[in-house]
Order: sequence, then structure tokens, then C-alpha cells
Amino acid sequence: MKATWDIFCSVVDNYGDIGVTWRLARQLAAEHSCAVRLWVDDLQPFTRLCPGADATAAQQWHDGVSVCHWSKDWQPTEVADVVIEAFACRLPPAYFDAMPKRSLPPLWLNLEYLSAEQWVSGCHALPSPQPNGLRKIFFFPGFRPDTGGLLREAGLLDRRHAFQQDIGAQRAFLQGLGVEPVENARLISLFAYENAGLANWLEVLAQDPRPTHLLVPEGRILSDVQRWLEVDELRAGAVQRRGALTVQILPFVRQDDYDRLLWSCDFNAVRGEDSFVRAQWAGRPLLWHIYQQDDDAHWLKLDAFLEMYLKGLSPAASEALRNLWRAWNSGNEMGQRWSELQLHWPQVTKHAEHWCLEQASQADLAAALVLFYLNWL
Ligand code: TRH
Repeated sequence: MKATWDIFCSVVDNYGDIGVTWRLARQLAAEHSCAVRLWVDDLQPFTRLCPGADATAAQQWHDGVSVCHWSKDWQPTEVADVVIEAFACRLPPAYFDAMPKRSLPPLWLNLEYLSAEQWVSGCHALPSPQPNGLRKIFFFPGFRPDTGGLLREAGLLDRRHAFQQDIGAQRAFLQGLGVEPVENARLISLFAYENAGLANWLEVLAQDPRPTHLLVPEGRILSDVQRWLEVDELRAGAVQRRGALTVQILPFVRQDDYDRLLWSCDFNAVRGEDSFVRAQWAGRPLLWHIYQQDDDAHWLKLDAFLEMYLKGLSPAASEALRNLWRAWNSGNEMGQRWSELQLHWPQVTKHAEHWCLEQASQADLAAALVLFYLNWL
């Protein structure tokens, strides 16, 4: 009999909560034959990641996953073998009460946020007693072998390699998005939160001898792009030229197509958690706009990642990349930092692939979860 998994996702903001849980749910169903229900309290953002979805359905099937609306009016349901609360969301009280009453109480996991910080290794898989008598396990994704690893579907890197070697497939994919790459241009994708440092970066790209084709999926950074271009409105399909820079707005696409976009570009600016990981699997240099936390805890996370990621680069290349990332996350001017990074481009590009392969040598998060469950039984 298939093991049953319930994944609870409360959408706090943006696309990260649903992005991570939807990806995990799909992989558990497709690769580990799990019967997965994904409970989501707000289905609206899900319809952007999965265009066939219905934002109002109580239950719907997509890619072998039963996607259920987690409504305030909770109806009793059978407790699954494995219960995952994503990012410390609170389970429905009735479900919480029902868990210890099950003949075999479930494995209960809290899936944590991703961080490269050292302490994660010590906290990964630790149990904590809960008021309903059960123990909840804190499961941490991560970059180190003693964490839960990163989400990575089977065969992902093979598919990516094949795509990156197939110029025709890349052209067809980009054409499908309405993109005709400017000749000899470097292709950059830009997915980020609002950022005061953008204008100066665009300025430098516009004045560069080498053309740049900047692909911007619809989203929060658009207001800054619009301001710099001095246009009233930007929608998917819009193309604007300023000097050597072509700016093109793209529609928000399904997750698998977003992967292909990252694989097609020479450089990817990403944000949050899931797009950040996907850009690493693209094997191309990246720029991370980390999700800002009130207490500035994001700087510790950013520096912890850089400390791991920059290993193996020359001191000069390492400094150039660190400076670029820090400038972006401070909202500082980017132009100078970008120009400095160009001096190390071949090295930084090679390094991105190396990092990707190194990370891919570790078990992926879905496999780690399944193994944890089997050992727990
Ligand atoms: O959207 P994000 O900023 O999400 C989050 C949330 O803010 C969350 O609360 C916070 O804790 C977390 O970041 C760190 O960034 P993220 O995680 O990259 O999620 C974006 C998702 O959208 C990801 O799954 C990729 C997907 N995506 C597409 O599917 N198509 C697209 O065109 C684009 C641009 C993204």
C-alpha cells in the first residue's frame, strides 16, 4: 500500500511557500509512489505556478497530487502516515487532535526554511515534544551532507545538460515566450524584489559595448524597471531598448518552464528560496536577492551561503562576486560591481557548474524525507 502524505502549506506571501511545497509534493508522488495531499490555504498563487489549476476548487488533481483547499471551515479527514507542516505553519486544530488517536500515529515533520548556516546541521532531524503527546521532527533542507539536502528531481541535471547543448530547443523555447535573442547579447533573467540598486546596473548595461537582453518575468521588480525606462506601464510582451540594453517583460510561467528560462540565460538574478535553488541547478552564475527579515537575520544567511559557495574561486573573483551580492542586497549601486565581476567571468561561469555538480552529489530533499520515514517505521 502507498504511504499517505499530507503537506500543509500556508501562503504567507509571494510564491515561495507554495513553490516549495508544490515541487516537493509532485516529486513525492512521481518518484516515490506516495499518495500526496497538498493542503493550501490560498490557491490563487498556485494557479500561477500551475496554470490549469482552479483557485476555487475544494479538491483537484494535478501531476498525481491531490491539491486540497485548506479552508477555515475544516472538515474531519483521515490523518496521513506522514504529516508535513511547511515553514512552521499551524495544523488545523481538529487534525492536530486526531493525530495521536490514529492506530499508528503519524510521522510529524516541520519542513524548515533553507539556510547554509552551520547550526542547521546540529538541529536537523531533532524531535520536540508537543502538547498532543507526539514528537515533531524539525527537518532542515540545506547544502551540507548532514542536512536534508535540496529539492532536485531525478534526471534534472541530465535534462538541463541536454537542453543547454541543444541550440534549437533553446531557440524554440524562447520563441514560445516571444523572445528573439538579440545577436551576440548576453541573456540575463531578472526575478527580484524591489531594488534601489537596479537603475545603476541598467545604466551600465545600456552603455556596455556588449549587448544585453534582459528578460524580466512579471513581478515586484517591474516598478523599478518601469521607473528607469520612464514608461507608464509594462506588461508581458513589452520590449524596450536603451543603448546596448534590450529589456523584455515575460509572462510568469509554470515551474518547469521557469527552469528552462534559467537554463537558457548566461546569468540569473533570483530571489527567495526556490528560484535560488533552481538557479544553482542551472549551472550558471547567479545573483541572489534574499528575502529580508526584520531583525536582519538574512545577512547571516547570505554570508553563510557565500562562505560555502565562494570556496574554490580566486580571491579576486570571490571578492567581486561577494561585492555584487552585497550591493544588490543593500540596494546599493550595482554598475561598478558588475563591471568588476566581468573581469572574472570565465572563472565564475566554470565555478557555477562545479558548485552545481558538487551539490548534486548529495541526496535530494524528497529522497531524504522518504528515507527518514522508512527508518522511522
Ligand atoms: O516568491 P518568493 O519571493 O517566495 C518566498 C516567500 O516570500 C516566502 O515567504 C519566503 O519565506 C521565501 O521566499 C524565502 O521566491 P521563491 O522562493 O523563489 O519562489 C518563487 C517561485 O515561483 C519558485 O517556485 C519559482 C516560481 N516561478 C515560476 O514558476 N515561474 C516564473 O515565471 C517565476 C518568475 C517564478
